[in-house]
Order: sequence, then structure tokens, then C-alpha cells
Amino acid sequence: MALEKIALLGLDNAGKTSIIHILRGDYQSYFNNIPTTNIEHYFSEFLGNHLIISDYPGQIHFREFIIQNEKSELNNVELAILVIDIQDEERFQENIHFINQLIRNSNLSHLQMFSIFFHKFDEPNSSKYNKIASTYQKKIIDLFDSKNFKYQFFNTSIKHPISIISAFSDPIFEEMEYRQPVKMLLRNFASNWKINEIFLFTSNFYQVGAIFSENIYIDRELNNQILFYLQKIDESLNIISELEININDCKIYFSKFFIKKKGKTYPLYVVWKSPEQVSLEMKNSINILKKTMKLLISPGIEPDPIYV
Ligand SMILES: Nc1nc2c(ncn2[C@@H]2O[C@H](COP(=O)(O)OP(=O)(O)O)[C@@H](O)[C@H]2O)c(=O)[nH]1
Ligand SMILES: [Mg+2]
Repeated sequence: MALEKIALLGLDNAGKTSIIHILRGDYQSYFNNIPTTNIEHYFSEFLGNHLIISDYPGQIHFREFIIQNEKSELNNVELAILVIDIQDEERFQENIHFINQLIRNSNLSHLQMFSIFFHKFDEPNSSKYNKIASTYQKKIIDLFDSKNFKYQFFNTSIKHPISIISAFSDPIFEEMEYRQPVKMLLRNFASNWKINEIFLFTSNFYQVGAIFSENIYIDRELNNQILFYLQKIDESLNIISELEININDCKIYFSKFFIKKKGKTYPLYVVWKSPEQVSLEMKNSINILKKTMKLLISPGIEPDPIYV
């Protein structure tokens, strides 16, 4: 079942509105947000699926209202993203209390999945944050113990937009029938060509799939650059479809293609990092990769003949 009604929930100042800015392609990390005092709905689309992303106010009286109100809009939510400010240790109990109330009191009749974001995880290797996160994790696992909800933990930070994009995309694409085959194709391609990182993005930069080695956080600067160039290509409409850039000792390749779904055309971007120049064989292999992905994501389209 598709996860299309999504709610961002959490205490005030947790970073919910900032996360939405990132998802909308605004990577200027430092906003001075005014507190959200209404439920704000954002509409988004990817590959023929329509998302409603709702930003819930986090102040205590709104929280109580949302949880206790029988007719709460929460009843329609399919994916709940719980945002926890990992830097604000003082609010540990308040966070746990909120989560407890949420899973016990409300009528979350359509809810299929909880994503828990340990947010403001600005330093991925910080032992302090890791310790706080694992304390939260233990407590939250206890709370969910008797409940039937699926849940997953993520570390996110606006200083590292890809962390937010992948945490957001993960459960949404997990529900898509093409998810596993696409991942397998990416994995094969990466291992054939000894590539450490490869991504497949939609035009609003949701992450359909990705393969990367170890800790993707390490290359934060590089990954931020990827998003920057992706935006440039997307904004160029169809003028740029292939791009190769050099950052430090790395080459990053962008390759655009289109799929048709429900009568509409959508661009997709394969992006990979490689120490090597793209050879002719590799070019052929990329074309085959793109054609195969096209068939997987929009089945029913006549395949172009592939000449070997
Ligand atoms: N250091 C850091 N600050 C963040 C991060 N995300 C949001 N903030 C800041 O936290 C504050 C509250 O953010 P906001 O999105 O308004 O929180 P909301 O009340 O949950 O909507 C703002 O000053 C943001 O700039 C993050 O990942 N790291
Ligand atoms: Mg807000």
C-alpha cells in the first residue's frame, strides 16, 4: 500500500519545518523559522504518486489538542515522521511522553509506518549524539513493544540534506514494486564498474534507490554538491541531460532519462561517483541500465531493441 499521507510530528523547535524546506529543494540550511501554529499541508508528486506532507505544530497545547481530538486529521496519516532534536537533551522525557501519548491515545487507524528521525545529528561521528540516540532507541523500542506499528530509526541533519532525503524516501519507495529490482540493478552496475556510490533520484530529488559504501556521511561536502548540480540540471529543463564534474579527486556523473507513468512523462537521474573516466563500454552499460530501469518502473512499454 502506498504511503501518501505523511505527517511530521514532534516537539516545537525539533526541526520539522526545516525538514520540509529541504524536501522542497531549499538547501540553504539556516532559516529562522517562525513557529508553526497551524497544520500546514504541502502537496508533492513523484512518478504518478501524490503525496500530502503535513507539518504539525509542536507546542504543548497543540500537541494535546491533536492527540486528544477524536476527529484529528491524524486518523488519515499513513506515514508518521517523528522528529526528535538530538541536541536538546533536556527534553528527553517530554519527547518520550509525547511518543507514548501518540501511540496510545490516538486513533491512528491508517498508520502503517513510523519513521523516527534523530534530527540535528550534525556530527555523524559524535559519540555524544550516538549515545543519546541509543538511549532514545531503547526507550522507544520498549514503548512500541506491545503495538503493531512498524518503525525505523534515522539520523538526519539539515547540514546534510541527503540524510533527510534518504530517510524520507526510504519507507515510501519500499512500498513500490520496482524498489528491490532497481536496487539490484544499481548494485550490479556498481560492482561491475567498481563504483562506490550510485543514486537514482526523481526530479524533485526523492531517492528511488541508492547504493553506497560504508558511511555516506563522510562525503558530506560531495553529496551536497551532487544536490546542487542536480538542481541545476533539473532547472535547465531538457538542455542538459548528461553532466560530468570534477570535485577534488572525484568524478561525478549525472545521466538523465525519462519514464512514462499514467500517461505522464517523468525525468529520473542516475548519479554516480567514480575515480575512472567513462569508457565506451561503460556508456553502453549505462544505456542498458537506464532502459532496464525504464521497463521496471513503467512496465508495459515496448522495449527498444538492445544491440549488443
Ligand atoms: N543544528 C541544527 N539546527 C537545526 C536543524 N534543523 C533545524 N534546525 C534549527 O532548529 C530551529 C527550529 O527549527 P524548525 O524547523 O522551526 O522547528 P519546528 O518547530 O519543529 O518546525 C531553527 O532555528 C532551525 O534552523 C539541524 O539539522 N541542525
Ligand atoms: Mg515548525
